[in-house]
Amino acid sequence: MSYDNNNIFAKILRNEIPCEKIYEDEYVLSFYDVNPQKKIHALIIPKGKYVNLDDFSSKATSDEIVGFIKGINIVAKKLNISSDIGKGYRTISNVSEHGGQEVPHLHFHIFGGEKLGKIVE
Ligand code: DGP
Repeated sequence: MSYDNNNIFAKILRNEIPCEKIYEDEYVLSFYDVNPQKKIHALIIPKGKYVNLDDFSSKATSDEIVGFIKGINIVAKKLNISSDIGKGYRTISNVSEHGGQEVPHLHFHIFGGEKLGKIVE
């Protein structure tokens, strides 16, 4: 599984392409999806070069994995949709061809701000 340094999220991480940033720390960057599918549609990506969830799970350090999972909660809190201060959300990650992944840098979608429908069609 080779990483394409020219994928769009790699360019966003290098500040070559702008994004509407929500949160950033040493492990993650979160920004709004350019093509929102729900009232709130955020993305969160690891800073490291991982193609998808399988690549990340098998190669990332424990610190990177913890930092990424904690990042989801931090972003949800910032968006006021976490289960403690808001009404919840859905996070999904599309993996490879059958998952419908378009951008080959691991990302989780974070949907919220409204009642969500079926998980899959
Ligand atoms: P996926 O199908 O899971 O790979 O979703 C990729 C998402 O990335 C899709 O919802 C649209 C979003 N996206 C693609 N290009 C850009 C971009 O340049 N900026 C932002 N903010 N989002 C993008």
